Amino acid sequence: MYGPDRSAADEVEWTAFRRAEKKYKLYYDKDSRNSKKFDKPIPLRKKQPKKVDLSEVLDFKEILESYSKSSELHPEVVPLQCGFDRPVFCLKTRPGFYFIPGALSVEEQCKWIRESLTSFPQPPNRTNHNARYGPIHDLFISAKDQKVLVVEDNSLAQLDSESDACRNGDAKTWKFYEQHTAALGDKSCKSISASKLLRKLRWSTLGLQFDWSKRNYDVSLPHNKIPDSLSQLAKGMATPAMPPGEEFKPEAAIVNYFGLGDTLGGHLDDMEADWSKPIVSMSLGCKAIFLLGGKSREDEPFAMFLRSGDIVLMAGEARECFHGVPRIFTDKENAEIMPLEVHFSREIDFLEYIRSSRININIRQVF
Ligand SMILES: O=C(O)CCC(=O)C(=O)O
Repeated sequence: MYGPDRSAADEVEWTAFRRAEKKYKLYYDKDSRNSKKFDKPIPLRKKQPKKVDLSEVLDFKEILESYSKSSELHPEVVPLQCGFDRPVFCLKTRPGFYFIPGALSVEEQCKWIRESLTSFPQPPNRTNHNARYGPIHDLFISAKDQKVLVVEDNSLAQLDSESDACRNGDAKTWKFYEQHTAALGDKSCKSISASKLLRKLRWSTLGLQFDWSKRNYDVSLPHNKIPDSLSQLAKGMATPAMPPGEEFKPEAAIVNYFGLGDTLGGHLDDMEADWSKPIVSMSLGCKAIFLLGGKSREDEPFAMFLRSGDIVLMAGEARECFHGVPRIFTDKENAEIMPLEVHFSREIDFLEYIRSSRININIRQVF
């Protein structure tokens, strides 16, 4: 049997987009440890993901291969003839959507994975951890060094002017400590390991900072410009979706971090002023399923694989289409990250992270 257990009544109420999300989301087979078949529990039985039917998922890697061999194409897919230096595909019924399979070399992918973990989450860029812990510096290195983030007594923190302590909105101060320090001796002291925080890192924002509570850009928030090399890359990759002679202006980016079981629900990116400009979205790490719906959640979405190195552009009408990520694959067979594993073989911390994660960097022109 495929997919989650569900009643027919539930399904009738779901939109087409929701049905697709449910279809591809990670569910586990019911734990058979307590089944009557077994006299004793089997403690080491691993949770098994439910099988999902992937036969309808568009695979642009295969599409590119067969197109290069025999010019044969999936009936929904059209190649874009625009003189770009690599193949670009579009969908007949989703104008403004562009797929550039394997756009980034393995070296480029590794560079952006490193940046996404070490420099992009650095203040003044904000992350999902800001609200609770205030700005956090050097999360990845602290996880590597097995440090622990500990809440500080404010009166002490004020004296400790040399420390890398930081404050959140409640004037609580959190600071990284070595695992075996005096600060951790106090059992009442709240703490969390850096490695846990790294696992819980869900997003960071670059350039103009997005305020999720207001769902808007807050230009008054301190920020650095998008790094030049990322800006150059996005400008180049955006050209198939840009009007001739116009240049894309990267002003903001959201970096999404996905672990096993994480999803990004169906949504629209509608906070930018000019929807004729594309969102440039790059995939890194484990393979995912991306859903591209229509202007209504009732429209049947296309499901497609996103692999490390793929780039998607969404401009014009495609900006009005619901989209989301219901699934990432971290198992050996489906993750398809062998080239990254080879490249990171001497960088064990990146290797371990990327084996169970996906990163998406999406770059936007705001005005
Ligand atoms: O992770 C992805 O590929 C899509 C990200 C996305 O849709 C978003 O951040 O708005």
